[in-house]
Amino acid sequence: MSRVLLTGAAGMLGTILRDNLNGWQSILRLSDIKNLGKTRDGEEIIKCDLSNIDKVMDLVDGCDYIIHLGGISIEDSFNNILEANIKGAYNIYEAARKKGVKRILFASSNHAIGFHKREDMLDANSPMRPDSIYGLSKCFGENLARYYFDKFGIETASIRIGSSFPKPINRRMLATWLSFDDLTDLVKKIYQIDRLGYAVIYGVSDNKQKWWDNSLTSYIGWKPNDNSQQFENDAKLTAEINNHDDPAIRFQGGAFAAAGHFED
Ligand code: NAI
Ligand code: 15L
Repeated sequence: MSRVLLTGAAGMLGTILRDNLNGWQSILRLSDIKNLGKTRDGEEIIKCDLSNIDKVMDLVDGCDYIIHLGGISIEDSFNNILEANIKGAYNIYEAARKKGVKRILFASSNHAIGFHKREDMLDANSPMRPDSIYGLSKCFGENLARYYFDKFGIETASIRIGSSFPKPINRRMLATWLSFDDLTDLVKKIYQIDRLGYAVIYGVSDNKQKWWDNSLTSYIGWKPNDNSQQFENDAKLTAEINNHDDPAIRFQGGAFAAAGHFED
């Protein structure tokens, strides 16, 4: 019997994966700090604050694969990000080590590399260039995952998710969009592959505009099917004014790169 843990299950992507992964493995264990509603067939629900190590130990117990989405998903204060994202990720990996979990999908973000220019084609070996405290917390999570692989053999796919929404809501997302179906395929593929090792993968659909090259992790065999081009002529996207000097246009991280420092 396989038990898959999904953290951040009450969030936008968690809610999608809750539906899409129902019945995929024997049990989907859902967790969030927020309410998750009624338990459905094939589900277990455990409410948990990821910054509480004792609770996370119990949460991870008995699981085979962790899809770690839980945490703050936008810019916030250092203290809030420290608790939810940095301590939260550490607690997940430490619990995985103690409870014998061998594979994790870590929801990283394009904001770990958001200060690269849009003309730069990045791959898995490109240096991190976080554009926010939030992005820095994803760099920590990726390095944490790398450390737990090198030292303890726990395999991780760090997915630098672009923009996973029902459809692109600005011009930037024509390049960064990841459809929910492509995300779901990727989550399944990471579990199914015989040997994962440690992998950095850009979570992006097969869009016409490309900033990220996943050829270094082609051994995983994930091929996104969707393409943002179908939304290219949406009125909202064509109406946007492009000022090329604006940091939000120059850098891959968009508004996160252009924003001031959160604590100011
Ligand atoms: P979301 O904000 O909708 O969901 C995050 C969930 O984590 C929320 O339900 C929240 O209650 C939970 N959470 C926050 N702090 C917690 C804590 N201390 N303990 C337990 N749960 C906590 O975000 P979304 O869009 O669903 O993203 C999921 C993951 O993917 C996040 O880690 C985000 O950083 C990452 N990601 C998402 C992208 C997107 O385009 N949706 C892009 C890049 C990364
Ligand atoms: C992220 O990391 C955020 O979680 C999401 O809300 C979007 O802002 C996304 O990046 C993006 O860059 O579009």
